[in-house]
Amino acid sequence: MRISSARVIVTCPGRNFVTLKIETDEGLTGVGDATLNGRELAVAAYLNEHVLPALIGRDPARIEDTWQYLYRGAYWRRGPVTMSAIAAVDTALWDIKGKVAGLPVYQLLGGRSRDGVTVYGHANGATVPELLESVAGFVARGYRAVRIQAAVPASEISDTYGVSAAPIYEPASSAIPAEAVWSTPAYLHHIPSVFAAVRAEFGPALRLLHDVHHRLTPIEAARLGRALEPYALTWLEDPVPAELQDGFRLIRQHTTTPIAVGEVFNSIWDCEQLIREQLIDYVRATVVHAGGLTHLRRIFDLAALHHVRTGSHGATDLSPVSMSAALHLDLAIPNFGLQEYMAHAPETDAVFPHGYRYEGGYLHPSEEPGLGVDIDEDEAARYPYRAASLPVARLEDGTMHNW
Ligand code: GCO
Ligand code: MG
Repeated sequence: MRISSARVIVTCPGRNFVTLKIETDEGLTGVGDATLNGRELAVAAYLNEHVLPALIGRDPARIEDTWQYLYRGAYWRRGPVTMSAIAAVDTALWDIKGKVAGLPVYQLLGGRSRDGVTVYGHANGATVPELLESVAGFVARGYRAVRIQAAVPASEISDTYGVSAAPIYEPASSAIPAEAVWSTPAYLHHIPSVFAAVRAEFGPALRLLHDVHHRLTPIEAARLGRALEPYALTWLEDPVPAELQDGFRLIRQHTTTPIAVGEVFNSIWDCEQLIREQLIDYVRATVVHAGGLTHLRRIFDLAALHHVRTGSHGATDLSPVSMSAALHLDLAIPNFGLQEYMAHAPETDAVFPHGYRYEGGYLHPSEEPGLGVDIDEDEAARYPYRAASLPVARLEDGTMHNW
């Protein structure tokens, strides 16, 4: 069997997605997600200009060899654009391999290690009562784990990360980034009282998470982690930017609140020290941004050796193709932790027909051969690309900060 054609489909059914579709000379097809929020066209060009010409005629069964060919062959290793492009090819080839075998991909990865994939949802509120209502909605729908984000009621903060009244989560907006103002002292003062209110209302069993979205320094993160210890979080996410892996030692020295990191990682080298030194508890790398199932499995196997579990990113800017692929891996690996899950817009679901389903706190991947997801290209053609960037954050004095 040979790869006979491959094309990149850019569509905006509510938000932008970049999808690779590979076809073989025997009529089988595979899909891969290549969406990089706010930088979509860079990955589309990388695929179109530099990857697709070399794919035609290759044996689609050689997944590892193709991965190595694209990684080593570029000479310029790593980086989110390169690794998202490689991920799309890798994911599409796993999809094809499943179809050839007549098996869902999780069977090729070793079969089920659990009955379903535990997911967490996003609760948020402009006020604490609004937040409690949002949490109650998730509990009523059977969720066992909920991420908690609440607006900071301080004049110094113009827009709190993760708090929005929109039914579908979407941080990217205008082509030129929107600007928000941030105050660390106001945030640190407010958040412990939010968790006190949530625990008082929902008791000890509900698993609670919080995303700091890279806003703190290690010592500030250590202080927050310690202040949140009474509320027994499942994880505190992205407390600091993770370029400096050593920085996490300082957090670890001061708090037992578990730490989750990794949605912006694209290689095992981004977290090798974090994992080896057991500086984190959950690694949140994803199929699309970390080189596909082949590379993500490598990261997760390293994590398993060091008591680190997984918590893959699953925001709405990852397409249903990514979610399908993630679920097959989540089901198979021994050290799965949690999977992030947010509903996509109905237009997105229509463009990407998929067989995974939510039931009582769990997601279940499709039992169809392959990944169990496709792209409807006629439907996709109805939604042309719209430029949209992620926001930026500044401190009160105008200094650029981390969004
Ligand atoms: C999360 C993430 C996202 C990111 C978004 C950026 O934990 O879900 O922080 O919400 O902000 O994916 O594109
Ligand atoms: Mg996050």
